[in-house]
Amino acid sequence: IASRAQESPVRLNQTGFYTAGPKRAAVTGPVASGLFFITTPDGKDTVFRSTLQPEKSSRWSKTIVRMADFSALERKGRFVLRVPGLPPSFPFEIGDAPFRDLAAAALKGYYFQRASMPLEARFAGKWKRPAGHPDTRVLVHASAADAKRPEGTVIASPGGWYDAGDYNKYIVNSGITMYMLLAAYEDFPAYFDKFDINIPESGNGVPDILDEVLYNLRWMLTMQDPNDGGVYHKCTNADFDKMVMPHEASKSPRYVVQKSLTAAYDFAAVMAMSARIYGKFSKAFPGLADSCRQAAVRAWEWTELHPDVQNGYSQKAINAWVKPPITTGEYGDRDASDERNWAITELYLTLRSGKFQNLLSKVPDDATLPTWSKVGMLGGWSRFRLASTPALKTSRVQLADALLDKIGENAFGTVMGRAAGDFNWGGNANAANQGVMLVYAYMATQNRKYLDHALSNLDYLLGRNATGYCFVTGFGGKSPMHPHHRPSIADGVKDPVPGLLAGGPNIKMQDNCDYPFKEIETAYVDHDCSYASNEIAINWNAPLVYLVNALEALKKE
Ligand code: G3I
Ligand code: 9MR
Repeated sequence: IASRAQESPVRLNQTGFYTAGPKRAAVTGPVASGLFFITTPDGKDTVFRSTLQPEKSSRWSKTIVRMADFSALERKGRFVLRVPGLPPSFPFEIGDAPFRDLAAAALKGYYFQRASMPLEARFAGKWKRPAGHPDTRVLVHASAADAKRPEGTVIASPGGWYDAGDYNKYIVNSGITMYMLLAAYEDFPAYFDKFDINIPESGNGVPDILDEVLYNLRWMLTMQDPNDGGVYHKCTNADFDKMVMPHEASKSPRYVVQKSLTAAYDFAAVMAMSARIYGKFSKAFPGLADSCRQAAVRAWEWTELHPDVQNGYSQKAINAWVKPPITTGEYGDRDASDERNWAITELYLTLRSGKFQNLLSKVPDDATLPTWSKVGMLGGWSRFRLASTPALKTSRVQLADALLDKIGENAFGTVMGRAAGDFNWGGNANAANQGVMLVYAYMATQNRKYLDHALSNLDYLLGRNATGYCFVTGFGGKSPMHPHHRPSIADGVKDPVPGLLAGGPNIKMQDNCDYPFKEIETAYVDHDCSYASNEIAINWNAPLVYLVNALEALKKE
């Protein structure tokens, strides 16, 4: 209670700011005077003073905000922001690499999600744990035409990352996740060459980011039926596990459940990308790139034979005949056209064949913010990276400018919160993905404005928001302590597994937990019951990894 009373209404990036970058804080609630000060944490040394900007009411809650701009302060060190009469802000750093630790931790978050292997103390520290879910004997729930692998066939599908707070593995959600990590590498290879996150494979001559991605890639390969190239939608329990450690999870059967069109397209896209990226590491991984290329083409060929599969996956349809019913994550998606377009793009960029060039000529430049079910823009980013045209550059800029068009209306000065719809299930990933869109606009123009606004969304995620939370576990003065993440809750360690991004405010509150605040931008609760606002997920961490590492990589230029 004491600490609650002490909590500062100053909302800012609780990690830090670039020495030469923008530095803004949001002061919420009433203030006695319009002044603010930046001091050393002990309060003895005042290094900056200025006045707060005029009051604004937030559009998505009753929060009143006055912004404090201290961008002109270019002194390295550890500071707090003080407003007379209010408790000081959390301490923050001003420096040349304020997000280096975060950049490493967010990527290391994937190591902590690894299924089927023990996490050893020398890599996992106090979050070490035994292996869970070996997945060496998994039952097939077959599709109608699967003569060679009928219902009940036993296959092995070990490894990969747990999707989120649950212990299942879903191809569709791996699709966008793998893209963001591979794209980060493909955009910034030199930066990642020297980026060590202390995983078992570190030091093997391959960038750690590619070693980590490979752990999930090898699992994805097991999800393809070698008989016809089709790809199972997910590897899962029938029901979600209880809040227990992986090795204590129920030993009831695991299933791979039905091939789906969205899974096949996402798989084809990831495999095509992997073929070109791992092709440069053929000494370390002989044959891998060829396997990926072949897997991509075979998955594509399967889609040509099954274009009639309307829905990506329908759990309702499957449960009409499957026993026991499957109740885990659906990742259902009635529109596979964006997945198809993305697959075409990656297949073309890797194979450079006439067939895919033809198909690509009909692929639109998709303007929809990426989510697990909307992946068209991923292809746009790849084309911009590997086959850029003036039109592709222009559209990066137009998309970014559209994100900025109402920036003045957002009391917190972040791009996140441009529309109420930004705050949905996993909305924090929207903030990160908007940041990535802005990074691409920067790469198209070299105009710092776009990077500064990308930073505004990192500021959002790390504390400049209406909840006052820094949403990444283990970072900042106030971050999630009780994420809906089974290992974090069940391991008996007080601190949650670090480097994981919580879903964030979600006005639909589908979990029926007790939310202390229920407005659009405050509907968040740091309780492990809250899977709709406080779960973590591989597809939410991925744009964070891209954004933070891109900022760290680009700042040197
Ligand atoms: O379909 C409507 C759309 O028409 C509308 O415009 C939009 C407005 O917010 O809502 C859309 O539906 C939402 C849907 O996500 C698509 O984004 C649903 O309300 C929302 O309930 C649904 O949430 C998904 C959730 O699973 C429940 O299915 C999340 O996106 C998805 O990230 C989440 O994924 C889960 C896995 O199933 C299991 N593993 C954990 C993972 C993270 O929570
Ligand atoms: O733990 C599950 C989480 O990973 C999912 O995102 C969420 C929505 O599908 O469901 C969670 O499981 C809950 C289930 O849906 C309902 N009963 C309580 C479960 C939480 O322990």
